[in-house]
Amino acid sequence: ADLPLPTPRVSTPEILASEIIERLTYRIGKDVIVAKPHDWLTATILVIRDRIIDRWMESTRGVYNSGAKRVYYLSLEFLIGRLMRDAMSNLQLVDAIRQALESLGVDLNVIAGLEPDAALGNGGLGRLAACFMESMATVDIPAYGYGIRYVHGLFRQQMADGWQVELPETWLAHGNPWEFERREASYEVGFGGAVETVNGPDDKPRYLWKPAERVIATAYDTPVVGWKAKRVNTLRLWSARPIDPILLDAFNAGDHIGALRESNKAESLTRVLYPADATPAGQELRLRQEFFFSSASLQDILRRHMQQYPDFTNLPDKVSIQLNDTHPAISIAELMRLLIDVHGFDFDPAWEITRKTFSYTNHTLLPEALESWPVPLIERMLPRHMQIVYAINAKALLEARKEKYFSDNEIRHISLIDESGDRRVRMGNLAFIGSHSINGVSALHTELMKETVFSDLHKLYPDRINNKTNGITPRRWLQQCNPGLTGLLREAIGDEFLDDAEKLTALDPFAEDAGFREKFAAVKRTNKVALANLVYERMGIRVDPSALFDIQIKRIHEYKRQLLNIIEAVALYDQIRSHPELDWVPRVKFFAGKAAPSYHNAKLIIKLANDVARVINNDPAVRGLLKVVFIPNYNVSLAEVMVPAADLSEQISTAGMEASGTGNMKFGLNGALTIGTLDGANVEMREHVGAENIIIFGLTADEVTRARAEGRNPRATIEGSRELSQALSAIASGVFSPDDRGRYSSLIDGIYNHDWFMVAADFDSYARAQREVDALWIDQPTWYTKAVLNTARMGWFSSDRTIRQYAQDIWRA
Ligand code: DL6
Repeated sequence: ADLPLPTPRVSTPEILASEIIERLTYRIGKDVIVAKPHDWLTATILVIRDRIIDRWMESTRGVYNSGAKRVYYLSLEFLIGRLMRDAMSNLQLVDAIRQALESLGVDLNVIAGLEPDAALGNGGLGRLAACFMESMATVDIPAYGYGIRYVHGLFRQQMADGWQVELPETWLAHGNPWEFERREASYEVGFGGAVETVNGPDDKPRYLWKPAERVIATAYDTPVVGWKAKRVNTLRLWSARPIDPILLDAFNAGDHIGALRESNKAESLTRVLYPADATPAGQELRLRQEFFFSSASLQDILRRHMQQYPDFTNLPDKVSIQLNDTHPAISIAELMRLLIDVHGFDFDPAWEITRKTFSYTNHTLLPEALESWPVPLIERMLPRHMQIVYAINAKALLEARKEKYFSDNEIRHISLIDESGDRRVRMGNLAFIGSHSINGVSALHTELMKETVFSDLHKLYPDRINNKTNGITPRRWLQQCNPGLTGLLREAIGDEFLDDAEKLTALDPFAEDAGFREKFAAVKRTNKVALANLVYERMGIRVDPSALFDIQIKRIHEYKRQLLNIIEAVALYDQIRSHPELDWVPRVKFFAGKAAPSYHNAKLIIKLANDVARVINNDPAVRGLLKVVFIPNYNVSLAEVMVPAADLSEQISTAGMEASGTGNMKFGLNGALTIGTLDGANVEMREHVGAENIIIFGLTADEVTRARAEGRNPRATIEGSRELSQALSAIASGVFSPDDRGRYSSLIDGIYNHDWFMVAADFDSYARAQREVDALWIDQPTWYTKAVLNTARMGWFSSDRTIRQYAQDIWRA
């Protein structure tokens, strides 16, 4: 610990330029005169990376020296996107690097645009993990993210005649200059085989798991730098390798394919990210991925602990492990196995340590999203873990029955084994029972968790459920994506908000300042021009930046109700054609998002958006007053262009179904007005920005529950609304799909028959709210007053605040 650290580097543009040339020459092996933009990108990243490393070593040594608690965030997804801007900005190097590159004849924006968008996640859950990593470094919490280094992240989305087509994504094609392979941090992970019982010391039985198959997990580390480089944490992603890269005997015997079978099998473990966010993949490979990364991470955590401390009795004081949803829940059984079988603990003390060490975040109440695995599959793949799950279950059920007098029905619900059909292990219950804290991600979601999916477990352990409303990092989602607005805010209220987003409230009085509002509107217009240019370049569609930009970007899902938005577009289209004499507000409705490849209705909704867009955009009767644009291949980088350009943010999920949402926060922070339901974090956004600065419509979560229970008749609702019935019949009769008139009949039938997602039930209220939006837009001073107030009052939704709450209440770090 006393050995010297490298001297931190100086970062003038001249020194940076000479270092970039040095990296280009000696690390990449290219002469300046033949270097391609990609080479400049890599050389620049290497120069930035060195500056991060200086801080990284300091941070790591600091934790060893201070004995501080470490937080481990286990997540199957980290949707980190591009890293260069983030790193430059947090190191305060943007201007110096820009100048350095300029002096070399290289445009920073051009090379920054070449960086691959690391899409190691599906949506909200994965992006939250990325924001949390940055915030943990910013608020100075020693933390490690653990996940999988997928070779192929989330698929690339292309449109073929308006249909989604999935193509492989290859973010590693040009190598990844951010990461460090750590061959020394490698662990064996086993699968299958059998458990032997032998006599241990004191004649107690000992269990020896003899896996039939083993693979090696190798670590790849990416440094994550916090704001102003206060601390640098590590994102450690695991890659699978075979123990024997090639079976030479088989090869020599002429079986060239068989010789590589084991190797292929091992490597396939970390090859692809499962592309569904709201339904468990349910496939064996997914469970293998879950166990693989859980086991490697826990072995690593225990090794690091043992390097510093004599034993594991103080593990909960020095280690907190946060489970990001149930995907890593098997970790609970794995830690028990490691403590009991490998380190000689008895069951009860091992259980005490385990429960105090783990905490679990739930991200969805959708019943179809709750993971469970068939008992025979776990018995076959993880026989020792199955025994441990049974033992944990016996303990919990005994406590419920003997100490709390639970009924048979309650016992059935809390059991780790679902006996209602084929027997399955409930991962949510395992995560709950094995954790000391279970948190929801918005106030409403947390209350619903208590009332619905976890009501019986909540009764058994009433102190465990708590709320931690999500947040977003203001570095990426304000400073980097919206430099124009950031500059304007600094002029108005100084720099304090850069360190503490809640200081944005100082902007409040500026909402009444006409001069400031004009500048705010000018920034918005510049961002809208940038989006309009992107749309023209990518799609050849021209949109008018003075129109109202109305944006819905997120995964395509029925509960998120892109369909409601499209139906409203069809109704508006009809109105514009029927009443050309009225003063319609020019509007562009933007959509972007991916559908899970196996989600039929979601893919149909994408096709419908494209069909409706084609008809509306080409109808001269509309006179450009309404345009619909579905931008393909939504990812973090596209969001960084769309969020700052939005006037109106669509957060219109069926109330009670969106756990939190985080896109809603990004838009609000960038001065968009929200049209939304009282769902997820929208409820708290209304409290913060003020009810007069957000447009709320539709049924509440309670009303949705009641409507479903009563089994209301959607047909009557539809027939009672002329606009809605006309729009639905236009879609159902093939006005937008003349090539296949019945294409949307199943989608529309769903609304007529059950309307599970309350599209018909909320339509009139939504359409009325949209006309309110139009009226507000016409009054631009009032619109921008509200827009400024949104920016001023969204600081609370910084992920720094969320992380501080986790640290204080859950991790005690
Ligand atoms: O907590 C992050 C994010 C929430 O903001 C979203 O509301 C929620 O849908 C999402 N959940 C997932 C996983 N499953 N589903 N659906 O991404 O988590």
